[in-house]
Amino acid sequence: MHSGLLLGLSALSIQASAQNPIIRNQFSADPTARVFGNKIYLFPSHDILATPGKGRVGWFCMEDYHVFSSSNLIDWDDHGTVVSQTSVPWTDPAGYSMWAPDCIARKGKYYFYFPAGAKTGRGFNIGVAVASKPEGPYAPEPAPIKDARGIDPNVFIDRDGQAYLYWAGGNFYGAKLKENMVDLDSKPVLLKEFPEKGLKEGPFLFERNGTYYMTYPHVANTTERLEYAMSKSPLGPFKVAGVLMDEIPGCWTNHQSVVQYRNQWYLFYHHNDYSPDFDKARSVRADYLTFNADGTIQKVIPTLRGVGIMP
Ligand code: FUB
Repeated sequence: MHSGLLLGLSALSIQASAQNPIIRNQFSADPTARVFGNKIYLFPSHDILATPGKGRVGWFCMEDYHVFSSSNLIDWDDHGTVVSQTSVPWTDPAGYSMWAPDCIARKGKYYFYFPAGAKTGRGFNIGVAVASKPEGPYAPEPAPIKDARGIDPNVFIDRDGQAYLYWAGGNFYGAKLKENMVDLDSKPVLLKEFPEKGLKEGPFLFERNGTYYMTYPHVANTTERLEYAMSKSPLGPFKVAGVLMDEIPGCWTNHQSVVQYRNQWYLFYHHNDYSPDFDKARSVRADYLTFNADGTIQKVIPTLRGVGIMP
């Protein structure tokens, strides 16, 4: 066969078999994947490029959130902007700091949690927007959640119906949420069994077979790698159990969620595939995640192949 044709065909087959990154129409990061009904929904951050007068050049620049959905993990529909810094009454409309979000369903409503800088004061608050469909429209609450100051909110509903909110602010914090899903029902607890040295953020908790897994990015060496800890209770004590994904050279951050869909577990995370020279313009990826018989998790090797449910 002609060598040029051979080259062309092999390039085509690499392209056809590569599923990562999964979002290709914009930069996307900090993915929370959730199963609602028979679809998987993705709630990522949305990186854009700062320009003079719009955000801080060379830093994260994020003004809104899009929601995506898929039923085969290959084709993703973009449902458009659901919350933006100009649509929330309390956020700084020129803050460009809409960092990692989460979303959860309760009694037919969808609660979208996001961190952002407020119009006044410093640092991050955590807000909620509520919808009756996962793809919105979402109505933002008029004020941020009282006593929850930090980034990277994560929400979890236990089998007994109790909801919990987690977030990062140097350390990890957790608190019970009231039935209304917008007010804390207990004082925030410092989750103290995590590494003291090196930045940690992005807490994401899930439960499997009575074990609570807290996953998180942590800078143990040079850049963030994904680690996890295990517990028998949602607010700990946790025991650090290992590394979920090693550092991926080229991007200082990583950020994860873990979800089971049609009897298969997946890790969603990000890398700067479409912006190799600037690691604050990231793209979401997904790879398979496997448990060992003792409940520990096998390290996930990041791939460009990714995942996909083929007929
Ligand atoms: O996307 C902005 C921040 O970078 C997130 O909140 C962190 O988890 C890190 O991914």
